[in-house]
Amino acid sequence: METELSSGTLRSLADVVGQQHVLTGEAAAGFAVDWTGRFQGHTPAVLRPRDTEQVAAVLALCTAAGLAVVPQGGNTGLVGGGVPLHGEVVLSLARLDDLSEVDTGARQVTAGAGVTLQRVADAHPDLDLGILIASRASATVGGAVATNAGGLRVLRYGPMRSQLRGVEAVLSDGTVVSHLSGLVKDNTGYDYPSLLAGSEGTLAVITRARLQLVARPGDPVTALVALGGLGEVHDLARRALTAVPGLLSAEYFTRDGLDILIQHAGLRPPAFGHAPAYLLLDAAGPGALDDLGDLIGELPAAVGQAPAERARLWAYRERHPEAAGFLGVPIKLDVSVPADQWVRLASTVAAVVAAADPGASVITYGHVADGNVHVNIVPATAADGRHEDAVLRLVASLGGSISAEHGIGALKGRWLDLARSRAERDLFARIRSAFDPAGTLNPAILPR
Ligand code: 2HG
Ligand code: ZN
Repeated sequence: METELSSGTLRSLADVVGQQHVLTGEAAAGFAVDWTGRFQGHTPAVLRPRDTEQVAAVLALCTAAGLAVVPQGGNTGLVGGGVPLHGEVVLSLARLDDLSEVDTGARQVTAGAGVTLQRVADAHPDLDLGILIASRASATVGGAVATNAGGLRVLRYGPMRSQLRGVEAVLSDGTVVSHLSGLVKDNTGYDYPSLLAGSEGTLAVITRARLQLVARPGDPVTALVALGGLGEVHDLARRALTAVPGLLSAEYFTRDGLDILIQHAGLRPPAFGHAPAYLLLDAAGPGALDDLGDLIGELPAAVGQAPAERARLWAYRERHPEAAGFLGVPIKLDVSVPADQWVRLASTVAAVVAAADPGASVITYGHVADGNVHVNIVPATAADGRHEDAVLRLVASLGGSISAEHGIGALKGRWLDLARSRAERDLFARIRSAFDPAGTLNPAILPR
């Protein structure tokens, strides 16, 4: 679907959102590319509605005109799912940034799609958002729900879907569906909020979300441990899951990524040792410091409790998504395997990429306790799918998932049959036509 945007339709759209909120030409360019530079598209117009009513009117107009629409939040996605790769209209939800007062009884808040995750996390001194991702200052609630964002505390609080107590969303014909009462127990039919979580903008446009908050973790402690290899990383992370009841995060990275950050991002080498691999453990609550201390024992490590010291340790892990970008335009894969295959995946993936492209640089890091490895590749040969093919086939052979948290997007559609059966993909298509029969929403993402 790539019908031209006529001047008449453009005028009608401007009547809805206001002329100053229709961006074209240069003003639209930043919305047509992702931050890594891997996904570059083009768009006839970016529309910036202010509220749900305007979103509904825009979608009704676009569907009537046969225009394809790509919904976009903070544009921090990594699979091209929010970028107009085929000349779609961009529907930016950034201006839907109303945040309700925190309902302290229910420990919930209702956030507009354009509210950043950081704002939700800061909304109440005693409460926090369970989702913590490095891009939290730009990533928005709508996008985080639409991609079922994971991040650094999934082992404790689950992904974005687990925080969701309701949504308001607009279907492509302009129909508004809303279920925001936030009841914890509510078995009144299909749970479409949880279906929209991870739907990557293909089913409906999320305009508001009712989010469950968590008690803000008290007395947090961060430990960074230097280890001899990935087997040790996995072993220590698994032991932390039971030995440290207050565990929030178990993250790893290796010397390869660290060296790039030291060279290009100004990070100082950790004073306690230059090791093949590192495990970052974050924990909070009574006994966390002692529990971490007992677990780490005599291993070389740094432990921080003061905010500045914790931030310094976290930077080693949180800046890893930038590392590959210093070498070139990266391919970013995020895969997961069952726990007993994790060491095999993490220790062989670079060799598997090398077999496809011997000159490629590979940086791995990620969420050990979730079985999740981020594989960042800077190709030396054409980025023609060979790198993805090598990694995703390895993962499938280990019983894993080709996308642990970033989604399928434009990047991985070709390999979806490694992860999902024909019957499942057919069901996806039927769900999709029920929500969006005209095929307005993100038509190039996921199979139709
Ligand atoms: C993270 O865990 C993010 O840091 C980004 O999921 C991973 O950039 C990446 O590949
Ligand atoms: Zn991640």
